Amino acid sequence: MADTRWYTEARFGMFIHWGLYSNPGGIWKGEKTSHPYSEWLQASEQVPREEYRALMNDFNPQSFNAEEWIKEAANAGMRYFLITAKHHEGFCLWPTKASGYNVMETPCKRDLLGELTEACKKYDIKIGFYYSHWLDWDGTGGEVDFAYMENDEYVHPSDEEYQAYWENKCLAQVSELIDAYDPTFFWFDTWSEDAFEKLTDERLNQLIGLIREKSPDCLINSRINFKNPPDDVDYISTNDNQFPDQGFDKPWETSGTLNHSWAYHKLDFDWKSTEQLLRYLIGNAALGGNYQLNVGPTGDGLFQPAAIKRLREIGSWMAVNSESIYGTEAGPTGKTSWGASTQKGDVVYLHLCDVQAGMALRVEELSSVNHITVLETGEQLTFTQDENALWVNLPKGLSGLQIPVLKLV
Ligand code: JFZ
Repeated sequence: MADTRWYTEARFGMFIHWGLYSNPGGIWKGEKTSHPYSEWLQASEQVPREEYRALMNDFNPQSFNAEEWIKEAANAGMRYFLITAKHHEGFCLWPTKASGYNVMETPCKRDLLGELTEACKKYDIKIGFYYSHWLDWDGTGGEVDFAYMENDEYVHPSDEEYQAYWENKCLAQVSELIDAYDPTFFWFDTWSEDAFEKLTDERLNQLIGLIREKSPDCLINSRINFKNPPDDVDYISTNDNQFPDQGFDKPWETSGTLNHSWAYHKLDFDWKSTEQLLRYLIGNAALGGNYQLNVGPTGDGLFQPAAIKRLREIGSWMAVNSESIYGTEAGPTGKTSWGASTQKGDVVYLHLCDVQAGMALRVEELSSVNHITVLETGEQLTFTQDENALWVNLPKGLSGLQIPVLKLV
């Protein structure tokens, strides 16, 4: 297994869904697509393959600037960056030799993954690739999905067809991605029982073996086989937007959306508040887990203002509180009625999500504390302690801070 230390220390990363579906942005022939995830367009609207492929003609992200994206991630306090090298649609964001269905055959003609890899190096951000290994709707033998079964073009491939896809596209491209960009991690995606038939143990071992051989420190996530992950995956990915109440015995993460769709959706205005997003980050860190927050850039290559606003607000919280997140472990309290905690050596951090300023906060599981300060301001707080609990006097002024963090030494 690969070395996961950088990953657990990092705690916070960016996820990007970007592909041919980004231009339609959840609207097809004037109607909102029936699946809430805009990247499911081809399946949800049963778009004939040639018609879908024609979206390549519109793929021309003139405003795309890799550094702008990576700067937003870095400013938000994110330490790693994940992008859909190839999502279920099968289209590839790099000049792959294994398939003509790639960015060089669009008006864009740029090595998007190459540009992002360079920008990540510059900002000291680790890069990873989402690779849809099981589903591939390009018609080269990859698996389709039950949603397609009414359309004759989309039927489950035979085992020979799938084997051809597996060797000539999936394995060839994962190998190519490692050679070209040396990613620090891969994020594979399955969720349904349908996956098991084609993703035999033999194939999974082949895919994992290939990565281990070429790049021993490259991390692999558990959704390579969601319901039954092989023992030697490096970290657990929970289901989408699932924030657990307990940690796992491996490094783990939740991938979550800013609104509802993963890819850009013109009619999805269901944005989570910055406060909510911070609570997810804190809640996972308090259980020893990571948070990978998704952005769906427009077909033109821009982050929407609503996304930028939230990323920057998270960044201003991180600018003063990130020592309570990076390199920490699960705290002594778990998630509680008032918030959560993390720790680093002898230092404990309390994240005050739901407290009443001006009152005393009772914290169980803690004793022999010497100093308590407000991390953001350095203000010292008074407290008392008995055998069972610590009582911290919370000054009224705390209510002016967004999720104040107390540092206990
Ligand atoms: C999968 C993808 O299909 C989706 O487009 C996105 O990339 C997301 C991160 O991963 O989404 C899922 C995940 C879980 C289920 C369905 C789709 N599920 O549990 O039914």
